[in-house]
Amino acid sequence: LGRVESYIHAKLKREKLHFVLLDPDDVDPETAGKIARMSEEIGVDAIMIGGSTGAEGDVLDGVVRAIRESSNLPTILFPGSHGGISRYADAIFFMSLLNSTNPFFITGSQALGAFTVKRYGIEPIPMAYLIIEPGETVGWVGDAKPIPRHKPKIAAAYALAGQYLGMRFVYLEAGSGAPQPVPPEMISLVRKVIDVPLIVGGGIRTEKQARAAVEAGADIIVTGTAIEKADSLESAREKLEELNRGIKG
Ligand code: 1GP
Repeated sequence: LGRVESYIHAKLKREKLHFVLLDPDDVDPETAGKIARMSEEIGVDAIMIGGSTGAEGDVLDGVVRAIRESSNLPTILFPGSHGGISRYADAIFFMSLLNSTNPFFITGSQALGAFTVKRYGIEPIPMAYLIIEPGETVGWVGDAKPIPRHKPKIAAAYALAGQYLGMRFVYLEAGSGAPQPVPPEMISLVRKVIDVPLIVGGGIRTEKQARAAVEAGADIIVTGTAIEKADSLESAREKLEELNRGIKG
């Protein structure tokens, strides 16, 4: 295993993890750097960088570099396509949107990006990515057939298929800014069925929601909007602390 993946596994032996997602289309490099530094001080475990629209090229590179300059947390790309690769990141979730109806998001974009990942020496971390209703922007852009919220068994079947295909993480995604996070019943069934670490994100805005996801069996919680949309850095800090409490207990 690579350096970042080993770090994640070592930490998971002791605690549940909190990854903060920054979308370069929504935050400027300076703010991203400040949020990354705060995140490290508070005890967040990694910074994910990516988004469905506009998180590419110089805009992406600028944000990744600012994060690296301001914190020692691992930087993990969370790409919407092969456009979401930056040479400055430590690792990339090399992900397949398993419930897309469009092969581009299952294997096509991955093939287009593979040589770039190799050339830049970015650590690839294979991950099964599943969109749960409502799916928000990523569901629409990714041509997903979102898994119904009341059908945990479908999510579990896809998650197990992902594991059997060799993916080392499973991500249940309600979509950034979703009005409700992934239902706890779905998280717990998926957790029961798979052996690899389970990542959950989308619509987690409060300590209570973060704790409910962890108690249901999530290993890693991703939060983005709640922190990005805070009206000041001070309130972003409070929100980070609140969410971190929910996750770490
Ligand atoms: C989105 O799961 C992540 O890809 C985080 O979602 O922005 O709603 O926290 P939020």
